[in-house]
Amino acid sequence: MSDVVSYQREDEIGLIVVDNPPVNALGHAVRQGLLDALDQGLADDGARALVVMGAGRTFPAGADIREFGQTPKEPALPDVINRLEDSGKLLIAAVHGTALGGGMEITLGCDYRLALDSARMGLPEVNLGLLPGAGGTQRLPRLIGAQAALDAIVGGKPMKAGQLEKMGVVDKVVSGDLKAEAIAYARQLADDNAPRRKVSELTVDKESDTVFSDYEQSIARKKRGFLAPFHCIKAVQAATELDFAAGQKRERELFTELLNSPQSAAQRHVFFAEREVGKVPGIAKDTPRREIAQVGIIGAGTMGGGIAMNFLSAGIPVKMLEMKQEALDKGVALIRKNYEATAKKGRMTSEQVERCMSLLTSTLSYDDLSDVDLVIEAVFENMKVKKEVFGELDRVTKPGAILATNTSTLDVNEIAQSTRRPEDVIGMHFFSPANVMKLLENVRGEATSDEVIATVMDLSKRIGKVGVLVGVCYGFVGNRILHKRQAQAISLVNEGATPAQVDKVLYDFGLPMGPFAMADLAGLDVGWRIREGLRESDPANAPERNWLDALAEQERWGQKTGGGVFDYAEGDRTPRPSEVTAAEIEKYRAEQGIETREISDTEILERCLYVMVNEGAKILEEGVAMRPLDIDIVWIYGYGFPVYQGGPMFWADSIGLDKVHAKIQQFHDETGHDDWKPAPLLERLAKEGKRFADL
Ligand code: T1G
Repeated sequence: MSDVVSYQREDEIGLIVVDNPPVNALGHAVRQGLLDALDQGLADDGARALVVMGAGRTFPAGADIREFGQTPKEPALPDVINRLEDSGKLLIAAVHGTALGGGMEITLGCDYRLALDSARMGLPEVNLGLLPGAGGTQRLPRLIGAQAALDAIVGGKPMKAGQLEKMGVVDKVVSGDLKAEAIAYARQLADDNAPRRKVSELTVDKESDTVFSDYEQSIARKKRGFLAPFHCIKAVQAATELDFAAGQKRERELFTELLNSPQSAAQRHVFFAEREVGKVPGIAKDTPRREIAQVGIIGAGTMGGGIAMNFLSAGIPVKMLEMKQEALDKGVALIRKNYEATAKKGRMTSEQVERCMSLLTSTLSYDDLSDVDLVIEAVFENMKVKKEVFGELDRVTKPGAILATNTSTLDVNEIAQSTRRPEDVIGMHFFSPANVMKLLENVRGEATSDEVIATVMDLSKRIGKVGVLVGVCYGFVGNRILHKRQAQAISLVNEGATPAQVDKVLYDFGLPMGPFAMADLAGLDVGWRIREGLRESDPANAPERNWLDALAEQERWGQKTGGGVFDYAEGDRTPRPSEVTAAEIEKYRAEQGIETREISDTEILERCLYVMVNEGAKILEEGVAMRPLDIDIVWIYGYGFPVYQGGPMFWADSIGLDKVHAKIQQFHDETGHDDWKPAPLLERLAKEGKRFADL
């Protein structure tokens, strides 16, 4: 008898119940248990029909992803589902929670599907670099047609019970006690002598001859570089061209190709990594969390407003403070404008907009922040200003209030020291636009308490962010690595490459845009002002003036001024090579006496990415990031590093650290530049034949 799948009969109905917490994943024991329980049900003459359901929080949420990469063990899930479908008794799936992947595929092998109104079902395998490999690409099109099946399988998004009922996937939506409802429904079907409904015997409605090529074109840009979405299309197409058995064979071939692909390994790594980042080594699970019932935001600018929206959307009241009424009004109006734009796209109702806005109050007085549980400061990036703000916050906020700074570069320890409660001070570095970007770098100061860290890491999830805990250094994890990559990109252009060539190499690698298009988007003036500031405050260490400064001085600040490194036509964000930029680069090369050379795409990719890996290794050595996976998640969620590459550190492992190290050593020998001094950690791992993943 299996301890993860049970069989019992109630009221003449056989109940097959999967009980494999936390999500009833369909590991080997569950698959075998399902067959054993099915055999019991079929042998039970007192059972007129059989119900399959999950115990605990959900119907099975899919195959056990941890088993992938191991030797597959019989029975395979497709075979289990075929056995369910071919069984001699009426089979009903009773769904609650999230029936995903193989879980949904089990329901498709049943004759009827019943779901709680709160249940969701979906085929998210594409997000793991896979495709539904247990009949989903063959049965779903037979049930809802090719087009709808493509949307579900390539989209990979869960669907609500009501929507599924309209689509003809779910036969009955219930509320209340699922088991009782399922037994009653099964008895009713048995009393009515309801027909068996084997989905595999249906034929597919292929809406048009071009449905598959049209679909491929429709995702070409968004799914650029991905393998799985296009394999999903091929599998669904097979359902329209082959009989079920042949189609399932084709599905298996395509699934196996994906399972063995580096892309799926990378995406499965990200699946677990984005969950691991929320677990902070060294902070006990039972560390007390402080209640965050009300939040204060200092600064109603773009960042302050965007940050406020995260809390308002999560139902947390916000008090927003500015120095001048005009700035406050502008900030509140911008928040409303952003919500209304979302509502216009149908992603929010007007009631939801009003509910969010009702949670927002604004004030000109620090004293009004005396009752908030957390304050996030988002004022001008200047240490003096920030220290003044924290001095005020220290004065007015209640004991136990958490004081957070949104600084992207300044020293959180120094800010904390400007208060009497450094243990309550933390960095919460949001990425612009703060209401959109999922990454949140939570910056622990030397004095930040475990309680504050645990509270802020949980709060990150509550506001829909992927919170990564990082340490204090210039640029923390994301921007520190970014600055190294930008420096290489500039050097490559100085030495002979064009900005367009550098950008194309990184775009083709899978990044959303190249370094120079990114600089034009952020604004060349941003970096220029910081460098000019350093040239005033610390001339000895300030960076040399370069052609980017020359462009900024001409107010070529990027997209916002119609031209930066690239030119932009009116209302068109497509970057076009600029003669002005080419001239400034030529001028700079002449001034510096640089002899240009042909630079290969390989060198561009290696120099831009290996310098990131080397900096990542240094960040790990310094303890600024806790694990390589934290760096991977920062770059995937903060900068669009392609998820099918797994993040910079995972990608370096896939290249082989011996190769990466050898190249870094070569660049150091050629340039002597500190950025190329191999990080000792990288050197050690390379020498020991190890990976970052082995840390
Ligand atoms: N396999 C193994 N572990 C899983 C898992 C899975 N499918 N799903 C979740 N976990 C772990 C997760 O790592 C975490 O572990 C804990 O469960 C709670 O998860 C043949 C090939 C179900 C919506 O892609 O979307 O079926 O951190 O923190 O936020 O065609 O988990 O506690 O140690 O995410 O409430 C397809 C993936 C698989 C679903 C719940 N299925 N899971 O979200 O909790 S491939 C999926 C989710 C497949 C077939 C194919 C979510 C959830 P720990 P959690 P949650």
